[in-house]
Amino acid sequence: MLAEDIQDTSAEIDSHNPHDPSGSSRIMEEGELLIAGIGSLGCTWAKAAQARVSEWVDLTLVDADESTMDGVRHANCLLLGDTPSEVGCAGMPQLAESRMRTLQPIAAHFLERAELVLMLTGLGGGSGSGASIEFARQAAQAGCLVISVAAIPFEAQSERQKIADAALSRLSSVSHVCVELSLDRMAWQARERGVDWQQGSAWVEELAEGLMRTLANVGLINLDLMDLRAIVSKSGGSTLLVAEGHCDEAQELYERARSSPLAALSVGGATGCLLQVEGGPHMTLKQVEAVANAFTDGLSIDAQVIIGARVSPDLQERMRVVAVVSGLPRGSSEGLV
Ligand SMILES: Nc1nc2c(ncn2[C@@H]2O[C@H](COP(=O)(O)OP(=O)(O)OP(=O)(O)O)[C@@H](O)[C@H]2O)c(=O)[nH]1
Ligand SMILES: [Mg+2]
Repeated sequence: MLAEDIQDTSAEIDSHNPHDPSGSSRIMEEGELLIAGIGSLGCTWAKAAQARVSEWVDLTLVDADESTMDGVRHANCLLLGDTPSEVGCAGMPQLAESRMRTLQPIAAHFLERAELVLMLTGLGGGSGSGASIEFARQAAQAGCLVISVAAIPFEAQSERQKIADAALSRLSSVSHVCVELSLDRMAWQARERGVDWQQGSAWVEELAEGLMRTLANVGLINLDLMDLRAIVSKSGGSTLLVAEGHCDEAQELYERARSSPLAALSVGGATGCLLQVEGGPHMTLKQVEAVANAFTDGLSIDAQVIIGARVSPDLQERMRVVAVVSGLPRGSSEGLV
Protein backbone atom coordinates (compact mmCIF):
# COMPACT_ATOMS: atom_id res chain seq x y z
CA MET A 1 0.00 0.00 0.00
CA LEU A 2 1.51 3.31 -1.08
CA ALA A 3 1.21 6.33 1.14
CA GLU A 4 -0.58 8.28 -1.63
CA ASP A 5 -3.30 5.63 -1.77
CA ILE A 6 -4.29 6.43 1.75
CA GLN A 7 -7.19 8.79 2.11
CA ASP A 8 -6.15 10.81 5.12
CA THR A 9 -9.09 12.40 6.93
CA SER A 10 -6.84 14.19 9.41
CA ALA A 11 -3.58 15.18 7.77
CA GLU A 12 -2.72 17.41 10.68
CA ILE A 13 -2.27 15.89 14.06
CA ASP A 14 -3.33 18.46 16.58
CA SER A 15 -3.84 18.29 20.28
CA HIS A 16 -7.33 19.71 20.18
CA ASN A 17 -9.34 18.43 23.10
CA PRO A 18 -12.81 17.45 21.94
CA HIS A 19 -14.10 17.51 25.48
CA ASP A 20 -13.30 21.20 25.77
CA PRO A 21 -16.69 22.89 25.51
CA SER A 22 -15.08 25.97 23.96
CA GLY A 23 -13.91 23.94 20.97
CA SER A 24 -15.89 23.72 17.77
CA SER A 25 -16.16 19.96 17.87
CA ARG A 26 -19.28 18.03 18.68
CA ILE A 27 -19.24 16.26 22.02
CA MET A 28 -20.85 12.86 22.18
CA GLU A 29 -24.28 13.04 23.67
CA GLU A 30 -25.42 10.68 26.37
CA GLY A 31 -26.67 7.40 25.04
CA GLU A 32 -25.08 7.64 21.58
CA LEU A 33 -22.51 4.95 22.33
CA LEU A 34 -23.80 1.74 23.80
CA ILE A 35 -22.25 -1.51 24.99
CA ALA A 36 -24.78 -4.33 25.20
CA GLY A 37 -24.27 -7.74 26.80
CA ILE A 38 -26.60 -10.55 25.73
CA GLY A 39 -26.72 -13.80 27.73
CA SER A 40 -24.70 -14.58 30.86
CA LEU A 41 -21.20 -14.50 29.37
CA GLY A 42 -22.00 -11.49 27.18
CA CYS A 43 -23.31 -9.58 30.21
CA THR A 44 -20.21 -10.43 32.29
CA TRP A 45 -18.01 -9.03 29.52
CA ALA A 46 -20.22 -6.00 28.88
CA LYS A 47 -20.20 -4.98 32.55
CA ALA A 48 -16.40 -5.15 32.70
CA ALA A 49 -15.91 -3.39 29.37
CA GLN A 50 -18.35 -0.55 30.05
CA ALA A 51 -16.81 0.06 33.48
CA ARG A 52 -13.66 1.22 31.64
CA VAL A 53 -15.53 3.85 29.58
CA SER A 54 -18.59 4.57 31.71
CA GLU A 55 -18.20 8.36 31.34
CA TRP A 56 -19.32 8.28 27.72
CA VAL A 57 -20.79 4.87 27.09
CA ASP A 58 -24.13 3.43 28.26
CA LEU A 59 -24.72 -0.17 29.27
CA THR A 60 -27.53 -2.56 28.33
CA LEU A 61 -27.90 -6.06 29.79
CA VAL A 62 -30.20 -8.70 28.32
CA ASP A 63 -30.54 -12.11 29.97
CA ALA A 64 -33.10 -14.60 31.22
CA ASP A 65 -31.18 -15.01 34.44
CA GLU A 66 -32.11 -12.33 36.95
CA SER A 67 -28.90 -12.72 38.95
CA THR A 68 -26.95 -11.23 36.00
CA MET A 69 -28.48 -7.88 36.88
CA ASP A 70 -27.91 -8.06 40.66
CA GLY A 71 -26.24 -4.96 42.03
CA VAL A 72 -26.02 -3.29 38.63
CA ARG A 73 -26.74 0.43 38.61
CA HIS A 74 -27.09 2.82 35.69
CA ALA A 75 -27.87 0.21 33.04
CA ASN A 76 -30.80 -0.68 30.82
CA CYS A 77 -31.67 -4.16 32.08
CA LEU A 78 -33.96 -6.35 29.99
CA LEU A 79 -35.08 -9.61 31.52
CA LEU A 80 -36.15 -12.19 28.96
CA GLY A 81 -39.57 -13.43 30.05
CA ASP A 82 -42.17 -12.80 32.74
CA THR A 83 -41.01 -15.55 35.00
CA PRO A 84 -37.36 -15.01 35.83
CA SER A 85 -35.50 -18.26 35.78
CA GLU A 86 -32.07 -19.05 37.14
CA VAL A 87 -31.51 -21.47 34.29
CA GLY A 88 -32.03 -18.90 31.59
CA CYS A 89 -33.36 -20.06 28.25
CA ALA A 90 -31.16 -23.13 28.47
CA GLY A 91 -30.63 -24.46 24.99
CA MET A 92 -33.69 -22.64 23.64
CA PRO A 93 -32.58 -19.81 21.40
CA GLN A 94 -35.96 -19.55 19.70
CA LEU A 95 -37.62 -18.85 23.03
CA ALA A 96 -35.05 -16.16 23.81
CA GLU A 97 -35.50 -14.62 20.38
CA SER A 98 -39.26 -14.39 20.70
CA ARG A 99 -38.98 -12.98 24.22
CA MET A 100 -36.60 -10.31 22.91
CA ARG A 101 -39.15 -9.48 20.24
CA THR A 102 -41.76 -8.70 22.89
CA LEU A 103 -39.28 -6.33 24.57
CA GLN A 104 -38.90 -4.18 21.45
CA PRO A 105 -41.02 -1.25 22.75
CA ILE A 106 -38.74 -0.96 25.79
CA ALA A 107 -35.51 -1.39 23.82
CA ALA A 108 -36.69 1.22 21.30
CA HIS A 109 -36.36 3.93 23.97
CA PHE A 110 -32.59 3.68 24.22
CA LEU A 111 -31.89 2.35 20.71
CA GLU A 112 -33.50 5.48 19.23
CA ARG A 113 -30.80 7.63 20.85
CA ALA A 114 -27.90 5.28 20.09
CA GLU A 115 -25.58 5.77 17.11
CA LEU A 116 -23.28 2.81 17.69
CA VAL A 117 -23.99 -0.45 19.48
CA LEU A 118 -21.19 -2.79 20.46
CA MET A 119 -22.90 -6.07 21.31
CA LEU A 120 -21.06 -8.79 23.24
CA THR A 121 -22.39 -12.32 23.45
CA GLY A 122 -21.40 -15.96 23.93
CA LEU A 123 -23.07 -18.32 21.49
CA GLY A 124 -24.14 -21.90 22.21
CA GLY A 125 -26.65 -21.28 25.02
CA GLY A 126 -30.24 -20.07 24.73
CA SER A 127 -30.24 -16.39 25.70
CA GLY A 128 -27.16 -15.22 23.80
CA SER A 129 -27.80 -17.31 20.68
CA GLY A 130 -31.42 -16.23 20.33
CA ALA A 131 -31.76 -12.74 21.79
CA SER A 132 -28.55 -11.38 20.23
CA ILE A 133 -29.97 -11.81 16.71
CA GLU A 134 -33.19 -10.03 17.57
CA PHE A 135 -31.40 -7.30 19.55
CA ALA A 136 -28.99 -6.62 16.66
CA ARG A 137 -31.92 -6.53 14.24
CA GLN A 138 -33.79 -4.01 16.39
CA ALA A 139 -30.66 -1.85 16.77
CA ALA A 140 -29.98 -1.82 13.02
CA GLN A 141 -33.63 -1.04 12.34
CA ALA A 142 -33.38 1.92 14.72
CA GLY A 143 -30.52 3.24 12.56
CA CYS A 144 -27.59 2.17 14.75
CA LEU A 145 -24.30 0.91 13.48
CA VAL A 146 -24.08 -2.57 14.97
CA ILE A 147 -20.79 -4.25 15.83
CA SER A 148 -21.26 -7.74 17.23
CA VAL A 149 -18.60 -9.70 19.08
CA ALA A 150 -19.66 -13.33 19.37
CA ALA A 151 -17.79 -16.06 21.23
CA ILE A 152 -17.77 -19.50 19.63
CA PRO A 153 -18.08 -22.42 22.13
CA PHE A 154 -15.20 -24.71 23.02
CA GLU A 155 -14.49 -27.37 20.41
CA ALA A 156 -15.45 -30.12 22.86
CA GLN A 157 -18.99 -28.67 23.19
CA SER A 158 -20.42 -30.16 20.01
CA GLU A 159 -24.11 -29.53 20.76
CA ARG A 160 -23.37 -25.93 21.67
CA GLN A 161 -21.28 -25.60 18.50
CA LYS A 162 -24.30 -26.55 16.40
CA ILE A 163 -26.47 -23.91 18.08
CA ALA A 164 -23.64 -21.38 17.67
CA ASP A 165 -23.13 -22.13 13.97
CA ALA A 166 -26.79 -21.59 13.22
CA ALA A 167 -26.86 -18.37 15.24
CA LEU A 168 -23.65 -16.97 13.81
CA SER A 169 -24.72 -16.87 10.20
CA ARG A 170 -27.93 -15.08 11.15
CA LEU A 171 -26.09 -12.72 13.48
CA SER A 172 -23.62 -11.78 10.70
CA SER A 173 -26.48 -10.95 8.39
CA VAL A 174 -28.06 -8.48 10.83
CA SER A 175 -24.81 -6.86 12.06
CA HIS A 176 -22.63 -4.36 10.20
CA VAL A 177 -19.51 -6.00 11.62
CA CYS A 178 -19.51 -9.42 13.25
CA VAL A 179 -16.33 -10.44 15.06
CA GLU A 180 -15.93 -14.09 16.02
CA LEU A 181 -13.98 -14.92 19.14
CA SER A 182 -12.76 -18.40 19.85
CA LEU A 183 -13.28 -19.50 23.46
CA ASP A 184 -10.54 -22.10 22.96
CA ARG A 185 -8.04 -19.41 21.97
CA MET A 186 -9.25 -17.16 24.74
CA ALA A 187 -8.95 -19.90 27.37
CA TRP A 188 -5.50 -20.77 26.13
CA GLN A 189 -4.37 -17.15 26.45
CA ALA A 190 -6.00 -16.84 29.88
CA ARG A 191 -4.18 -19.98 31.08
CA GLU A 192 -0.90 -18.48 29.89
CA ARG A 193 -1.62 -15.49 32.09
CA GLY A 194 -2.79 -17.68 34.98
CA VAL A 195 -6.36 -16.35 35.09
CA ASP A 196 -9.77 -18.00 34.83
CA TRP A 197 -11.06 -18.05 31.22
CA GLN A 198 -14.36 -16.36 32.09
CA GLN A 199 -12.67 -13.59 34.01
CA GLY A 200 -9.76 -13.45 31.59
CA SER A 201 -11.75 -11.30 29.24
CA ALA A 202 -9.17 -8.52 29.09
CA TRP A 203 -9.01 -8.79 25.33
CA VAL A 204 -12.75 -8.19 24.93
CA GLU A 205 -12.50 -5.25 27.33
CA GLU A 206 -9.55 -3.81 25.38
CA LEU A 207 -11.42 -4.16 22.13
CA ALA A 208 -14.45 -2.37 23.55
CA GLU A 209 -12.38 0.33 25.22
CA GLY A 210 -10.22 0.96 22.15
CA LEU A 211 -13.20 1.31 19.86
CA MET A 212 -15.25 3.46 22.21
CA ARG A 213 -12.37 5.76 23.14
CA THR A 214 -11.56 6.20 19.50
CA LEU A 215 -15.10 7.20 18.67
CA ALA A 216 -15.80 9.24 21.78
CA ASN A 217 -12.58 11.23 21.50
CA VAL A 218 -12.97 12.45 17.98
CA GLY A 219 -13.80 16.02 17.20
CA LEU A 220 -16.41 15.25 14.58
CA ILE A 221 -18.11 12.06 15.56
CA ASN A 222 -20.56 12.20 12.67
CA LEU A 223 -17.74 12.27 10.17
CA ASP A 224 -16.09 9.31 11.81
CA LEU A 225 -19.28 7.34 12.03
CA MET A 226 -19.86 8.13 8.36
CA ASP A 227 -16.38 6.86 7.57
CA LEU A 228 -17.09 3.76 9.60
CA ARG A 229 -20.36 3.29 7.73
CA ALA A 230 -18.60 3.72 4.37
CA ILE A 231 -16.13 1.01 5.28
CA VAL A 232 -18.58 -1.49 6.76
CA SER A 233 -21.02 -1.12 3.88
CA LYS A 234 -18.61 -2.97 1.58
CA SER A 235 -19.80 -6.40 0.64
CA GLY A 236 -17.99 -9.34 2.18
CA GLY A 237 -16.94 -10.07 5.72
CA SER A 238 -15.49 -7.55 8.15
CA THR A 239 -13.66 -7.58 11.44
CA LEU A 240 -11.86 -5.45 13.99
CA LEU A 241 -8.23 -5.29 15.02
CA VAL A 242 -7.25 -3.45 18.20
CA ALA A 243 -3.86 -3.00 19.81
CA GLU A 244 -1.94 -0.71 22.14
CA GLY A 245 1.83 -0.53 22.41
CA HIS A 246 4.95 1.62 22.10
CA CYS A 247 4.73 4.21 19.33
CA ASP A 248 8.04 3.14 17.75
CA GLU A 249 7.01 -0.47 17.31
CA ALA A 250 4.53 -0.45 14.44
CA GLN A 251 5.13 -4.02 13.38
CA GLU A 252 4.77 -5.31 16.96
CA LEU A 253 1.50 -3.43 17.32
CA TYR A 254 0.22 -5.17 14.23
CA GLU A 255 1.36 -8.60 15.43
CA ARG A 256 -0.34 -8.00 18.78
CA ALA A 257 -3.59 -7.04 17.06
CA ARG A 258 -3.39 -10.22 14.98
CA SER A 259 -2.71 -12.51 17.93
CA SER A 260 -6.03 -11.65 19.54
CA PRO A 261 -8.34 -14.61 20.22
CA LEU A 262 -10.31 -14.15 17.06
CA ALA A 263 -11.57 -17.25 15.37
CA ALA A 264 -9.50 -18.26 12.34
CA LEU A 265 -9.27 -15.25 10.11
CA SER A 266 -7.23 -13.79 7.32
CA VAL A 267 -7.34 -10.10 6.41
CA GLY A 268 -5.65 -10.70 3.05
CA GLY A 269 -7.49 -9.23 0.07
CA ALA A 270 -9.71 -6.92 2.15
CA THR A 271 -11.11 -3.99 0.18
CA GLY A 272 -11.69 -1.49 2.97
CA CYS A 273 -9.92 -0.37 6.12
CA LEU A 274 -10.66 2.36 8.61
CA LEU A 275 -7.62 2.97 10.76
CA GLN A 276 -7.69 5.17 13.84
CA VAL A 277 -4.32 5.90 15.40
CA GLU A 278 -4.17 7.65 18.76
CA GLY A 279 -0.88 8.59 20.38
CA GLY A 280 0.80 10.84 22.94
CA PRO A 281 1.74 14.50 22.34
CA HIS A 282 5.04 13.58 20.67
CA MET A 283 3.61 11.20 18.11
CA THR A 284 4.95 11.99 14.64
CA LEU A 285 3.44 11.56 11.19
CA LYS A 286 6.27 9.12 10.45
CA GLN A 287 5.09 6.88 13.29
CA VAL A 288 1.50 7.08 12.05
CA GLU A 289 2.69 6.16 8.57
CA ALA A 290 4.65 3.18 9.89
CA VAL A 291 1.54 1.85 11.64
CA ALA A 292 -0.60 2.50 8.56
CA ASN A 293 1.85 0.57 6.41
CA ALA A 294 1.96 -2.37 8.82
CA PHE A 295 -1.83 -2.59 9.03
CA THR A 296 -2.56 -2.10 5.32
CA ASP A 297 0.13 -4.36 3.90
CA GLY A 298 -1.63 -7.36 2.37
CA LEU A 299 -4.96 -5.64 1.76
CA SER A 300 -6.29 -5.61 -1.79
CA ILE A 301 -4.19 -3.35 -4.05
CA ASP A 302 -7.19 -1.04 -4.66
CA ALA A 303 -8.47 -1.10 -1.08
CA GLN A 304 -10.11 2.06 0.24
CA VAL A 305 -8.18 3.10 3.33
CA ILE A 306 -9.37 5.88 5.62
CA ILE A 307 -6.95 6.94 8.28
CA GLY A 308 -7.43 9.21 11.25
CA ALA A 309 -4.90 10.25 13.86
CA ARG A 310 -5.20 12.19 17.03
CA VAL A 311 -3.33 13.11 20.16
CA SER A 312 -4.28 11.98 23.66
CA PRO A 313 -1.97 13.38 26.33
CA ASP A 314 -2.54 10.37 28.61
CA LEU A 315 -0.99 8.01 26.08
CA GLN A 316 2.55 9.45 26.46
CA GLU A 317 4.90 7.16 24.49
CA ARG A 318 2.14 4.72 23.66
CA MET A 319 -0.13 4.35 20.68
CA ARG A 320 -3.61 2.87 20.42
CA VAL A 321 -4.75 1.53 17.06
CA VAL A 322 -8.23 0.43 16.04
CA ALA A 323 -8.72 -0.98 12.56
CA VAL A 324 -12.01 -1.96 10.96
CA VAL A 325 -11.22 -4.20 8.02
CA SER A 326 -13.97 -4.95 5.51
CA GLY A 327 -14.71 -6.53 2.17
CA LEU A 328 -13.04 -9.73 3.28
CA PRO A 329 -13.39 -12.60 0.84
CA ARG A 330 -16.14 -14.87 2.24
CA GLY A 331 -14.98 -18.23 3.49
CA SER A 332 -11.36 -17.18 3.95
CA SER A 333 -10.38 -19.19 6.99
CA GLU A 334 -6.63 -19.18 7.18
CA GLY A 335 -5.13 -19.20 10.62
CA LEU A 336 -3.86 -16.00 12.15
CA VAL A 337 -0.23 -16.94 12.18
N1 LIG B 1 -17.02 -25.03 29.62
C1 LIG B 1 -17.85 -24.05 29.97
N2 LIG B 1 -18.34 -23.27 29.00
C2 LIG B 1 -19.18 -22.27 29.34
C3 LIG B 1 -19.56 -22.04 30.69
N3 LIG B 1 -20.39 -20.96 30.73
C4 LIG B 1 -20.48 -20.53 29.47
N4 LIG B 1 -19.79 -21.31 28.62
C5 LIG B 1 -19.62 -21.13 27.18
O1 LIG B 1 -20.15 -19.85 26.83
C6 LIG B 1 -21.25 -19.98 25.93
C7 LIG B 1 -22.33 -18.99 26.33
O2 LIG B 1 -22.80 -19.30 27.64
P1 LIG B 1 -23.83 -18.37 28.43
O3 LIG B 1 -23.53 -16.94 28.14
O4 LIG B 1 -23.79 -18.81 29.85
O5 LIG B 1 -25.20 -18.77 27.75
P2 LIG B 1 -26.55 -17.94 27.74
O6 LIG B 1 -26.59 -17.12 26.49
O7 LIG B 1 -26.73 -17.22 29.03
O8 LIG B 1 -27.64 -19.09 27.54
P3 LIG B 1 -28.71 -19.74 28.56
O9 LIG B 1 -28.10 -19.67 29.94
O10 LIG B 1 -28.89 -21.10 28.00
O11 LIG B 1 -29.93 -18.92 28.46
C8 LIG B 1 -21.67 -21.42 26.06
O12 LIG B 1 -22.22 -21.91 24.86
C9 LIG B 1 -20.38 -22.14 26.39
O13 LIG B 1 -19.66 -22.39 25.19
C10 LIG B 1 -19.01 -22.90 31.70
O14 LIG B 1 -19.28 -22.77 32.90
N5 LIG B 1 -18.18 -23.88 31.27
MG1 LIG C 1 -27.38 -17.89 30.94
